Amino acid sequence: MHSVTRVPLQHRSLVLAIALTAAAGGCSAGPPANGAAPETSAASSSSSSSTTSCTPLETRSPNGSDQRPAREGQTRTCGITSNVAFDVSVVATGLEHPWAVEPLPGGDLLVTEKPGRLRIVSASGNVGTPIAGLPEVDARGQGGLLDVALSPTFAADRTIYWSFSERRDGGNGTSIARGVLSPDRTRLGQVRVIFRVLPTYDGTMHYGSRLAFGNDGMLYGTFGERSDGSMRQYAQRLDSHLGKVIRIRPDGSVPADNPFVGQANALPEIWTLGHRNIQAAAFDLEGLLWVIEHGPRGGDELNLIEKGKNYGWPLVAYGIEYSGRAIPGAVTAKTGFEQPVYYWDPVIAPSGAQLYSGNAFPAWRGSLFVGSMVQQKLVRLVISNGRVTGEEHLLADRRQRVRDVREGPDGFLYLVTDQRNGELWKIAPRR
Ligand SMILES: [Ca+2]
Ligand SMILES: [Ca+2]
Repeated sequence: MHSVTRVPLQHRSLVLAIALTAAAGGCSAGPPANGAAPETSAASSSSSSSTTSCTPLETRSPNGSDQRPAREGQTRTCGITSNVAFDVSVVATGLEHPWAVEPLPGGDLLVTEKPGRLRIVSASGNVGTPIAGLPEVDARGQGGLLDVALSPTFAADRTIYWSFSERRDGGNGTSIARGVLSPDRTRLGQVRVIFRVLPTYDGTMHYGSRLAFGNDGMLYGTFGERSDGSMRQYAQRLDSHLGKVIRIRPDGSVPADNPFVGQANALPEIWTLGHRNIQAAAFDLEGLLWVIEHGPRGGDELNLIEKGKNYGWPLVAYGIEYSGRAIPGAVTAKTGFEQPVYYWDPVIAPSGAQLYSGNAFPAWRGSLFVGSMVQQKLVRLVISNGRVTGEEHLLADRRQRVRDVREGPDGFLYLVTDQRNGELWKIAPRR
């Protein structure tokens, strides 16, 4: 924590240079200046096989050019290289905009395709016919068949959960359904929608979503705020599920210890509020929930989720509107609102995430892997004491939009790419 290395700056003003020089004089430097993001050495906290340069990987100008992070290292942390030798094999091709991959216990993989199909791809790469029994999806825009998750007791109950944009009277909305996979794995039975995001809205953007089960046996779901200016306010409203993380029992009922149970005009499923469009959710080795959301232009965020807290959108945010204007009324920090643990400016357009816990890659244990669509790579974050201390970019040479990343029972990583002819990849130690 006490070894601070300054990164050479190309365009800093004399005033900023003086401010940085002053900050460098003490061990508890203040917030770094605009775009300069000095970095704290993370050599002691990353794995022994990593090397740390403390030069950020991002070199472009930030979009929020007059903004500064709330603390050092909150953006543009040290670039790192893990020196792990791995092979990438293409397990399957011809998947139409796959949105999620979920490894099954025996080595096969469930894959959702955005237009509304759920398939099993065998470990050897055989792409199965679509599984029957799913309700229709509204696949316009960003909608469709989205995430899929296995019941924590899947081996016994063969139950799976999925999220999708559901056609409804007056528009559509994200919903969660569950069903039981038939013994021959060709169809889902006992299909039931267990949760519907409210309100319904007639749009095609920011549905979210990811599903993840916690150690508490509860199902956590993440949802967007539907994007349009008139809808943003709902992220702050407790009478709406838009822009929220929710927590329900596997049957869809509400646990009594949710934070807003019993509060007037509050929906009891809500766990946290103030999110824009969460596309990733991953539990870590201690059972903490991390989510990653698409922010405005220059404000994609990694957040550590804590019961009942407010994560700011659209009142508190980094970045600017995609139109190029400032976000009306927004500030980057405010008392009572959670700061992101980390943010990207410019954005990476994050997708799925996986906290790596396997044995195939010991150097990666505890790392958070995040897919990037717009930057077409796999991002690895090293997290130490609740802070991101290193960032590595992998697979950039393949130039594909990474839509989801999951760890298989073999400890290998499985990814799907967001293309019309999408692919399923396996990352395994080099043979
Ligand atoms: Ca999933
Ligand atoms: Ca936020």
